[in-house]
Amino acid sequence: MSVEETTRSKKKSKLDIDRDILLNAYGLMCTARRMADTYEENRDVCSKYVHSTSKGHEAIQLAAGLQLQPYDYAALYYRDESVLLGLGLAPYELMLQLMAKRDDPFSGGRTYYSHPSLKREGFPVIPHQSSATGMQAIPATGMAQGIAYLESQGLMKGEERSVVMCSLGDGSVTEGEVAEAFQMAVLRKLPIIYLIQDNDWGISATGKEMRAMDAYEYAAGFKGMERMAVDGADFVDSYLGVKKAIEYVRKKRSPILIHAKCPLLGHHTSGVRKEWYRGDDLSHHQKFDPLDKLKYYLLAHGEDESTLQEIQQHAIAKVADDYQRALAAEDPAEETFDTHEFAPTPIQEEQGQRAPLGGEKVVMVDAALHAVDEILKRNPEALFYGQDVGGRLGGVFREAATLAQKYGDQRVFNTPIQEAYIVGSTAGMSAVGTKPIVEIQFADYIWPAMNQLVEELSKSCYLSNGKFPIQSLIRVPIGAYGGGGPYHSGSVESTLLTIRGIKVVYPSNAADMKGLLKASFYDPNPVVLLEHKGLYWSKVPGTTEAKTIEPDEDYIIPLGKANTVQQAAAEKIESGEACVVVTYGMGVYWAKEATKDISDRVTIIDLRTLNPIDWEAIADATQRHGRVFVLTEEPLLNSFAESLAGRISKTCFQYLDAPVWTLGAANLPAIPLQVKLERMMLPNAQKVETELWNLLRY
Ligand SMILES: Cc1ncc(C[n+]2csc(CCOP(=O)(O)OP(=O)(O)O)c2C)c(N)n1
Repeated sequence: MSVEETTRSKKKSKLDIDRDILLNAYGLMCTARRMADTYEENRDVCSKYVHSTSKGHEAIQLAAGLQLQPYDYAALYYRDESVLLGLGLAPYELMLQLMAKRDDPFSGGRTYYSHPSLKREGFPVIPHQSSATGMQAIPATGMAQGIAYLESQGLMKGEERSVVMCSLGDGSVTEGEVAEAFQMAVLRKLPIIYLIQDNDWGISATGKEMRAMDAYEYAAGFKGMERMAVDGADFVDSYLGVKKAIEYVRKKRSPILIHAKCPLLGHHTSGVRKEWYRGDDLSHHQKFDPLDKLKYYLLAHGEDESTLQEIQQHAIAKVADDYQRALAAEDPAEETFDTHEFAPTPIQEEQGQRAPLGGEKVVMVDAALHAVDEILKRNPEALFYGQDVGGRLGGVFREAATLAQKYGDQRVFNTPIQEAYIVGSTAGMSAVGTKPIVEIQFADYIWPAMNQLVEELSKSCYLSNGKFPIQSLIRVPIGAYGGGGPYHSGSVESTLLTIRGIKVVYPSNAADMKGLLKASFYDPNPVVLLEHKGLYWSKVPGTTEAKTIEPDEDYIIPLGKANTVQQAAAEKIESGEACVVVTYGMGVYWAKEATKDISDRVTIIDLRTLNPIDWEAIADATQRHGRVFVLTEEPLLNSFAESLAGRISKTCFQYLDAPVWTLGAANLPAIPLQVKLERMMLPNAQKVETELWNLLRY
């Protein structure tokens, strides 16, 4: 051994971390810094699309990125560029996203810089990330819950004990949904690390303005949450802290929060520039530059200036080269703009027996219960959770009765009253390979979940370029049933139907419920299943036909296929005396009752699925009948029904003998409690009959 080598090995022994790791981190830090500077120097090109960089956050981010394993999972945020470098993504790949190029490995040019979605051999899985601050906390916790579930059932592939890392800015931690995620993590002891990067800024709001406590103090309120504070500007402290945290979670299968203080040295984003609002604070933050810190550390521990310079030069050259390559890379082909709204579903044909010989009649709520039962029996990755669906009650409609007893509390369980969590967690559950069925207790309470449904679930398949469709079946009891009042009777389908990227299913009888619930479960996309409470037990007068023979276990109906429940006579259609009612849910029964004396003149189409809609069936019936009546339980103004009527008018104008008729509830904000008032507000068979005659006589 030469004298020089002996000296170096002595110095190396004083290092807190292996020298190779430190030098690698230094190189990546130089890379990140040079990337940020390059984006600034080439603002015209690089700020065409808004982006944030990790400038100031590199140490804690690299500490995380360098230590996650391929069998781990991550949910990152828009500033986590250096986590991605640490994981092994090339600057070139990140720049492809910056410039929205075709080969952007995350989204094919569909979403912003540093919004990863990654499913690649040798890397942790990173599902699609929205830009909504804090919102990844729930899907991330859902991943941890999915892992815990798979472990509890012995279904986890491989021996490794995966952990989830959820990275958040300090400003996002005060958001309500983050509290829902923390609550579940401690309640169910989930293997997750919440990494909070605290630069003391939101956009222009400071920590002082936004919170009475920092994330470390806040976490103390979540009993069972282990806490750790690290200097996020110091690579060594960050690396050792993250190492400990990962070890803790791997072993204990319980959550930990790391609070990492770090400076913000760049702009908030390319669009919100530091010179507009930072003032003196910038020079204060500059003192904590992680790159300087690591450099001093390395020099103080015997590293040569020339070695560090060489590493830096290498990083500079790499970034320059990657930048030129990214600039020259292809844009996405324009004609691909509409691919991947949904992943293809395997369910294309109606199968099984709808009414087996000797079969018994079943009410709609039990058809759903039996369908879930059969699904749980066949699919060990399937689980069912929501408010009060657990063993003690089995659902407020007894729609889950006996399931927890049969399949255990790990598979069928109560959640806290956290609608955002219930829905948003399915994104994470799906990413780790479980198949969640969840329930929102009443449609009137779906609103807290809308954010997750829109931001995380609906956009994931499209924005990840098809990599992360979300398998999620969301059951939602809906509709008025006589005296349920303003918060237990509402209809919400129009709002749901404005969300692209989710399917909406609305069965009107037991057999359809069973077949459609199965198809919804096997669909690889998010499906909201609307279940009318008035049809659950056929208790509402006129709905006895919602009770049907129970289909067999194999029965399944593809989504997007309407059902003709009543067919007008051919001669009435021929002579122009007939019309078609297009409806769903309770509307089917109002239409039947209203037309019992003129059934030869009225065809009734039950849509069964509202998105995808069976447009072919509607257009065909319009063409044949020339008169169309769209019927809904919702207030009509600006509803799905009105929109459908508009589409029929536009597309089938030449076949129409009358305006497309519509009927729905009165245009009021809520269904009043008193049944007489409710009756005034909602459609019913008489109202339908009156309006139908207006159409038939037009
Ligand atoms: C739900 C939501 N509200 C508002 C915004 C706009 N916005 C983007 S970043 C940001 C500040 C976030 O601060 P912090 O979480 O501390 O992260 P930092 O940028 O400081 O790293 C805001 C308000 C958003 N993206 N999402």
